[in-house]
Amino acid sequence: MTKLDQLISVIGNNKVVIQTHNYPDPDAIAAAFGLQYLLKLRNRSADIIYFGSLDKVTLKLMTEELNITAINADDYTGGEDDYVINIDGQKNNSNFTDLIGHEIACIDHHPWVTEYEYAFKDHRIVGACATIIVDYFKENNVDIPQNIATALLYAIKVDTQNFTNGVKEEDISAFSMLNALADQALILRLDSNELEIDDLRAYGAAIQRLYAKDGVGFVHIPFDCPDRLIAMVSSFIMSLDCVDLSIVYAERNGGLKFSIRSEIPDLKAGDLVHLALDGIGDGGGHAMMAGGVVFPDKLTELGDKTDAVIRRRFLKALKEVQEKA
Ligand SMILES: [Mn+2]
Repeated sequence: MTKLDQLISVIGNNKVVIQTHNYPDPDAIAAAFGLQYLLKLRNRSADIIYFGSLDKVTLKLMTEELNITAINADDYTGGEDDYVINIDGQKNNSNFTDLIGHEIACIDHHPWVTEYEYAFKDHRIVGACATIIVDYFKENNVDIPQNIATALLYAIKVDTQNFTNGVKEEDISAFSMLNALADQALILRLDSNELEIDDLRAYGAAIQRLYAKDGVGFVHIPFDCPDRLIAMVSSFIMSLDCVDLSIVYAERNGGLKFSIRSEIPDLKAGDLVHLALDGIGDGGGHAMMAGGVVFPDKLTELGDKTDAVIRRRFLKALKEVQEKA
């Protein structure tokens, strides 16, 4: 029995939909799109549902050019008895709003955190959820159509940040298989349209306001930005030769939202941000990548000393974390 066979037996004859995480990224959409095709071959037509929006120009390009239909949950008319497959995320997570129906299955590659018991669960620590779906095609000897191969390949590139983040052997073998099938001209278009005009405001702020000291680069973006943009600016600052640790934060709902990047060996960026923001916010994440927040009431208390306090806290936390190691 393949994984797909198992999933089908859990679905039975029930109506089923595929739910991605909120504000889906290319990996969530591509994995859902691939799974939708495989289910279709087994006579199950499953809509792709998401909460939030597709708020990136590349996602709009991807869905239009590859004929992907994803439905906003506001327009979803399903019922309590319908079955739901969660993809690229888990029920009860903050990025997974509860959809009406029974969550019976989950296919995900993020660390497993939910207590929820799925009837079918396929959890693998790989670079992209798309990689798991490629395995479903392989296991069932199903040829991958060009538009699906293109979506899956792009997803692997984006989720692994071009094979620099969390990439596993399985991602590389999936990529090499997809590479022969995908629409390379479209991949090039997607790759070269990462930035939107509005994004330049954040980059401009970063260039003007960079404060770099002892290999640590700080940027305070003085307005709200989507998470992906704060992360992109943080990677941009990180690419400076004088920066090994990048701390970028933007205004968010009266507080601050952080993205941290590190290339300091043996430093856990997640531990660093957790310590640095202790008492005024919260944070955590991986070794090379982390996020955090400063709570609105605490930010008000900091007043015009905000940047000085943030810098002092991070530099002190860095020292402490390094001394401990
Ligand atoms: Mn993913």
